[in-house]
Amino acid sequence: MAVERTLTILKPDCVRKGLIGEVTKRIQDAGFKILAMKLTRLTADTAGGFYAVHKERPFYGELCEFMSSGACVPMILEKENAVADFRALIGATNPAEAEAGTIRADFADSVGENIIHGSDSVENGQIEAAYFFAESDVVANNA
Ligand code: DAT
Ligand code: MG
Repeated sequence: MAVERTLTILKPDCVRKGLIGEVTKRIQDAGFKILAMKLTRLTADTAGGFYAVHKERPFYGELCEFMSSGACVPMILEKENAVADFRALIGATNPAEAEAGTIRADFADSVGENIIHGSDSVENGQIEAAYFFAESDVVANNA
């Protein structure tokens, strides 16, 4: 299996609930290496750009508002098969449908406020990583 990178965001509900440490521990315990991370706060416009693919969806406005409602923590992660394994770790978009033991099943309140983002492909992961980080922010050899 190929070593891949994926982009995650600990969303504003994760930060508000005091779960940065707990969720990050789950990520590290699952074997993901953190190559970049920061605490930041998106504007509605920045959040809208990140989720531009959902522009026509009825929940887009709500999503931009939520994602800019407080601090969030984007990270670039690396692992073998990172994209699919990370999606499995976080669970389904709707926490009510997420498998028991996944991050969203355990911590998320609703489909709109679901604690954490994970890229859906290696290509999108690269685009999303570049949205938050410069190449010089990435510590590839951090063991
Ligand atoms: P995911 O975050 O699992 O990749 P997605 O890409 O389909 O899911 O949607 C992006 C985000 O948009 C999702 O994390 C929360 C929000 N969202 C998706 N579907 C929604 C819905 N039906 N109602 C409200 N928010 C929704
Ligand atoms: Mg998605």
